[in-house]
Parts: sequence; structure tokens; C-alpha cells
Amino acid sequence: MCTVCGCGEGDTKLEGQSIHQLPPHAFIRGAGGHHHHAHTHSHAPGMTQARMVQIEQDILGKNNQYAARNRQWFADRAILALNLVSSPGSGKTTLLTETLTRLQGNVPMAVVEGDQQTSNDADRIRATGVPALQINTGKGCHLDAHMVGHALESLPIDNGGILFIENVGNLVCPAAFDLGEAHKVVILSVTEGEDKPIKYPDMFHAANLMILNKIDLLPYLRFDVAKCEEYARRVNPNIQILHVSATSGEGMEGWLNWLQQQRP
Ligand SMILES: Nc1nc2c(ncn2[C@@H]2O[C@H](COP(=O)(O)OP(=O)(O)O)[C@@H](O)[C@H]2O)c(=O)[nH]1
Ligand SMILES: [Mg+2]
Ligand SMILES: [Zn+2]
Ligand SMILES: [Zn+2]
Repeated sequence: MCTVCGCGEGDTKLEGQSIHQLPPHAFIRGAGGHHHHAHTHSHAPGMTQARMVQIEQDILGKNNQYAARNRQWFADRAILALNLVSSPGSGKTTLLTETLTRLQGNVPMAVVEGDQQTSNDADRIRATGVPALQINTGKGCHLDAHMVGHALESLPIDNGGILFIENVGNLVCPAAFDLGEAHKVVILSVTEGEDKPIKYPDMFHAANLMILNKIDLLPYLRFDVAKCEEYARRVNPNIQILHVSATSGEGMEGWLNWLQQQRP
């Protein structure tokens, strides 16, 4: 897992500024957040293989504490928080911009964008008029609950709204990191092959909903939809499945209905 690749409390940046070099709350903008968590940051030095399991447990245990705090923060405000996970390029940002455009004016929304580098996706989100905050994880390959907690300090979102968290494109370790979300939503595009649910079972097991995206491309590909769904249900019998094309708009109604049903 991620202790192996050394990610975790590395050079994470919120809107280009390190969350560990700044004084607490230095990046707060506006009056939206009010999220406060007092904590100290420990920076793990080099580690031996023998301590790896213990350290992984510590990392996940600490993450779960931050996640519980985030979850309470969402519950206090009746905010639906969703953690969007997928491999890079499955269409998360496209699905989000299309979703925001359709729901804007009816539902308060905000977006946390996770990527290793660049603010491209946050810029794409802001172009819709919805507030977004970019987290750059540097060498890190997932968002964790601590980063999201800091993002909540500065991201304006009204009570009763929806917070979309676009995780780093990676079907592996984001499965293990609870961010305090209500649901993980896994987006699988048909260009990736139908076998991904059984190759990355942890992620499909952790998700409540699988969005099969880019269905407009099905006529040009060999992609067995029935087999893909069977694989997904094999690792997660309760998973819900929606077929969507974020670019053509096909299936968007089903996704918007699903969102409405999840709101507290
Ligand atoms: N044909 C097609 N292309 C899509 C669809 N959704 C996204 N894309 C394209 O896939 C590429 C990656 O999309 P992006 O939203 O950046 O994916 P992300 O990395 O998961 O955020 C872009 O070129 C999108 O235009 C879709 O439903 N159909
Ligand atoms: Mg993206
Ligand atoms: Zn990772
Ligand atoms: Zn912190």
C-alpha cells in the first residue's frame, strides 16, 4: 500500500501552498468553512520493512479518526459527500462539470479536486461557477481524510448541499482511505476493459455505485457490458450500476436521480 511508495504526509499542497509549511488556517478564504481540527503533524522518518504493517495500521487508524471528524462535519450540515474514484481519464471531471451545470441553482455544491500536479481540474470546475479547491498530493497517490478536513476549512458550501471529492486517478489505494464520505462512486469507462472490477476488487467492493462511462463509444469497442456487470457484482453483490455518457448526456438523468435519493 502507500507506505511502500512513501506517500501520505508528504508535500501535499492546497491551492499551491503546502499544508504543513503554512501556519494553521493560513489558506482560509472567505467565510464558508469553519472546519477546525486541532492536531499535531508527525512526519514519519525512513522505515524498515519489518515495521511496515504496524505503520500501515497506524496510518489507516489515524486516517479513520480524521474521516470520522469529516463525517460528523457533513452530518451537522446535512451535506452529502461523495468520493469519486477511478483510474486516470475515465471521465470524472467531465461527469462533474456536466452534473454541476445541470444542478446549479437548485442544489448548493462544491468540489474538492485531487491530483498529483496542476490545478487544471479545479479550473474546469470553477468555469461552471461552482467553488472548487485543488489539492495537489505531489508524489502521493490518494487523498486522505486529513487533507479533506483542511479543504473544508476554506471551501464554501451551504447546508444541505453536495460535496464532490474527485480523488487522484488510481484504482488501488484510494479504496483504503475513508474521507468521511457517504459513498464512494467508482467510475469505469468502457475503454478500460470489462475485467477491471476483478483486477481491482477492493475498489469495486468499497463503492456503492459504479458508473459505466463513455457508453457512446461502445459501438467502436469490444467491451462486454454484461460481463463487466457480472464481475462488479461478483466482488460486490450490492453495487448499483448506471450507464452514462458524460459527453452525450445519455444516462445523466439516472445519475441525477441517484444523487437526489442520497441527499440527507
Ligand atoms: N467519448 C467520451 N469521452 C469522454 C466521456 N467522458 C469523458 N470523456 C473524455 O475522456 C477524457 C478524460 O476525461 P476527464 O474528465 O479529464 O477524466 P478524469 O481524468 O477521470 O477526470 C477527456 O478527453 C474527455 O473528453 C464520455 O462519456 N464519452
Ligand atoms: Mg479529473
Ligand atoms: Zn496512495
Ligand atoms: Zn492538518
